[in-house]
Amino acid sequence: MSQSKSHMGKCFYITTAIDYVNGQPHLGHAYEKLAADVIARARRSFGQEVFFLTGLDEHGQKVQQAALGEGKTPQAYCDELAAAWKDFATKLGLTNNDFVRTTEPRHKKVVQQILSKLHAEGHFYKAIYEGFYSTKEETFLTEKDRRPDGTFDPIYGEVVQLQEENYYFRLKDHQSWLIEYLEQNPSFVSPEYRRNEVLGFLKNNVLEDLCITRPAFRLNWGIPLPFDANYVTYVWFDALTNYFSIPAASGDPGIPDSFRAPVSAPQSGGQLWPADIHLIGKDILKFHAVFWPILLKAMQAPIPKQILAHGWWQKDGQKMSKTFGNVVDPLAIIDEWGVDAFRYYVLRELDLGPDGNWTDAGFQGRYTAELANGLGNLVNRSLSMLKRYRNGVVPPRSNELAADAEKVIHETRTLLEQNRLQGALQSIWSLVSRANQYVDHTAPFKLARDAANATRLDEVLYNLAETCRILAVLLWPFLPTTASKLYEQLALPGAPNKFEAASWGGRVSGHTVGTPAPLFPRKEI
Ligand code: ME8
Repeated sequence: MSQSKSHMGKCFYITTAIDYVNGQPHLGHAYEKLAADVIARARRSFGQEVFFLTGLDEHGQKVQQAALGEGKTPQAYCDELAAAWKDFATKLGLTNNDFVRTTEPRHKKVVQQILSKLHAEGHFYKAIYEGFYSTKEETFLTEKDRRPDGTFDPIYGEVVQLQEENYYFRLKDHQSWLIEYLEQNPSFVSPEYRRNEVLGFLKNNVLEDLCITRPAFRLNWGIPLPFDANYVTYVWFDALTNYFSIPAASGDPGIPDSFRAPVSAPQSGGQLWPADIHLIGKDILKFHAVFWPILLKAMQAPIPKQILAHGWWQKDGQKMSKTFGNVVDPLAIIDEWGVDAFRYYVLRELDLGPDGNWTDAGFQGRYTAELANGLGNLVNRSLSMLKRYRNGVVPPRSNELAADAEKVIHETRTLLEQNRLQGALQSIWSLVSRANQYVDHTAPFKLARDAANATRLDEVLYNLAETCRILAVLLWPFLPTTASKLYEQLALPGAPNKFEAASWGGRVSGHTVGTPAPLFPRKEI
């Protein structure tokens, strides 16, 4: 049912970092997008309206250089890669509502509006910078950035000395405001230790004003300054704005008048801005928790509710890098093991916050123990026995596993509401294990040998079928393909995408289930 925005209230608006298009997507990119997808799906399953935005960061020196390296124009290079990244989003099963590319006119226009307004209101000044510059990180460095031996960290790549006139944004004027804001809004940065990190940084350092331009003669692959054609906008100023420009371009009522596009007809869906969650990696926390809120404050726009910072993946205890040749390619894993096996492993292995480590043995171990022998085996034997002993007809209701299931349903919901995805999977798997133990203890294959046990066998088969149905609903945000297959095998109509269906006794007794087929085929490893 479509309703106008004014009737819909606030939409749950979640974003991911927008990835640089200077290479192929890897495990780290996939993890972040999947975590956002699970949060988005879970909220939709609870009945909330959700808008999930992801996309690409296409301007800046890194992209310009990568394009040059391949002998292409930056735009042609971005267009090619954008197609591959969009395809990647589909392969991951993402349910993003939009896909932003920072080279799109709808985005560029809003960036220029912001620049013009802030310039007119005196938030910028021009000054000469003299010092060091890292092309790789597109950042200016000072003496303070040198390591004790006088060199710069290799993450900066080649560091050159330069003298250059640029525009600066008066960041430091807002430092005490931001400290107060962080203190008064404890959930603005999550996890808490990341918030403490930001507060520590702000209390122990004087913020430097932010250079927001690069001279066009040195870098022309960017959004031109609307008030000075000799400059393009600094890539981070451009990139951060994507979260805001997309709702602004669609006339979102949460966007202040000066940036909101006029719309002829009210859009369907609720108000997006301010965002509920910006999900990002720990390396870009300062941009999101310091620059972004200050920029929004200067724009007199509402501040997003939360910056949620996840950790970084390593491979076999080492940083993933092209040089080491140890970059985990999600597409290769998905082709071999299926998308749900990949989704399961990354979200089960690594909670949102700490760093994680991918090992092939760890992945295969979880696949075999938890997916094939855990969930897969439970579903397969439950449905096979129902077919064999009762012609697939679900017996009358029994409540033997009801309390266990209800506890897990409640726990899963609470954990999902807190974005504790790993915890939710642990809780769901406690029900998988409980039901597998139940099969072992009640031994339905033995009960079936004697007709005198018919009622007991009915009870057991009902409890197993109902647990499988509830598992499909709980699993849907994480393993959508598996959850749908499970619903199909149970011959249930619709999709398992409504959390309210996770309630004991929902299955109609007398219903006939479909044909079981292995959800996670065992693999020779
Ligand atoms: O930083 N493990 O783009 P990006 C986990 N364009 N996450 C990882 C990771 C790893 N090994 N490597 C990268 C940018 N990421 C900017 C963002 S947002 C306005 C602009 C995460 O392609 C990283 O932390 O370098 C970031 O959140 C995302 O992937 C994109 O990284």
